[in-house]
Amino acid sequence: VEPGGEQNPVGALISLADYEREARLRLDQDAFAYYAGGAADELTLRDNEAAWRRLAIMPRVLVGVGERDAGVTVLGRRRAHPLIIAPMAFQAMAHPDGESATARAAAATGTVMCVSTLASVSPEAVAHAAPLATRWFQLYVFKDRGITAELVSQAVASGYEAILVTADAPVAGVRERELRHPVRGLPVQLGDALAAGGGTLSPIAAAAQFDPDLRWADVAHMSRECPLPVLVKGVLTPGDAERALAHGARGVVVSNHGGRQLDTVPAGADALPAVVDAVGDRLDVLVDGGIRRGTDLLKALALGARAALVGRPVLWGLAVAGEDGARRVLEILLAEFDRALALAGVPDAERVGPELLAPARW
Ligand code: FNR
Ligand code: LAC
Repeated sequence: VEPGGEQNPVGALISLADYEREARLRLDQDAFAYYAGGAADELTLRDNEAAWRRLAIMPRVLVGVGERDAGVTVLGRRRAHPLIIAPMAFQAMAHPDGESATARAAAATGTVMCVSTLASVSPEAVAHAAPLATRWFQLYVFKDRGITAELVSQAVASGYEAILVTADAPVAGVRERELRHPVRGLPVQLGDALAAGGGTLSPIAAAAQFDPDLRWADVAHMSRECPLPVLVKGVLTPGDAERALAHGARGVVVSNHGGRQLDTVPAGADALPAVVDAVGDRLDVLVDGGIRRGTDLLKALALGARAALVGRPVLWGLAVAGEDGARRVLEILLAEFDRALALAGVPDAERVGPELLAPARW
C-alpha cells in the first residue's frame, strides 16, 4: 500500500479494524474472548483506543515531504521505524505457526518482536524460525526462580536484544470474558515445568505461578546480572518511572497491559506525558495500548515516546492468514504512519514534538 499506489480488490482487508472483524469470524469464541478481553468493566480497555482519538493533529503544510524518514533510535540503535510487536501469550491458538509466524512477519517488516514468557514455543525455537528478526524477551518472574533463570539464559544464548520485565501482573486481572469462555489447557513451552503433567496450561493457571512478591530490588538485581538491557513494562506513573531508572532499567513501557489487569487505570496515551517529563531524557520511554492507526503511532511520538507497541491487531492478522496476515497488519500500520508523516508535515519521525497535537473538539 504505497501512497497512491495499488488498488485493493473489493472486499479486501485494508485496515486493522477489517482484520479484527475477520478474525472474530474465524477464531473460536473462547480464543477470541481471551485475546480481545480486558479486565472487569473494560473501561481501560476501551479508553486505550479512545485516548488517541481525543488528540487532534495540527499539521504543517508546504514543508517538503518528498523524502521521509520513519527511523528512530531505541536502546541506542537506529531502527527503521518506531513500531514494536507487544508480547502476547499463546499465539498458537490464533494459528498453528504461532510465534514463529509472527517473528517472520517481524523480520519481513523490520519490526522488533517481543516474545512472551508464555509463548507456545521456546525463545530458542522462535530464534530459529526467524533468525533475522530483532527479538526482545518478555519476562514473567515465577515463584520458581529456577525457571526464570533458565529462560533468561536461553534468551541471552539465542540472540535476544533486551529483556522486558512485566511489572503489572503480580496476580491476574479480573477477566470475566475468560471466566465465561474458559480456554482450556494450552500448549506452552513451560508446560512441563509449570503444569501438573500434561504440558498444557490455562492463562489463569499460568498467572498463579507468577511471583506476586516481585520488587524493585529484583529489577536492580536483573539489571546488574543480565548482560542484556532491562526494560520495565507496565509503568503508569512518573514515580515508578523514576524508580525504574534508579534500579538500573534502560527503559520503561507505559502500559496498562491492554486493559487486562487493573480496570480504570489510565490509558497509555494519557499516562505517557508525565512519564516523559520525569525520565524522558534519561530512559527510553515506550508506550502501548490501543494503537490501531498510523496516526496513533505519530501521536505516541509527539507525546515523547521513542517507539510504540501494538498488540491485538497482530493476533488478528495471524488468525486470518498466519505469517502473511501478521505481516499485512504491520505493513498497513507502517504505510499509514508514512502517510501521516507526509500529511502532518513532519518528514523526520525523530523531530515530531508536542506542538503537533491539540485536544480534539469532536
Ligand atoms: C497480552 N499482553 C501481555 N503482556 C506481557 O507482558 N506478557 C504477556 O504474555 C502478555 N500476553 C498478552 C496476551 C494477549 C492476548 C493480549 C491481548 C495482551 C499485553 C500486551 O503486551 C500489550 O501490553 C497490550 O496488548 C497492548 O495493547 P493493545 O495494542 O492490544 O491494545
Ligand atoms: C495475559 C497474560 C498472559 O494478558 O499476560 O493474558
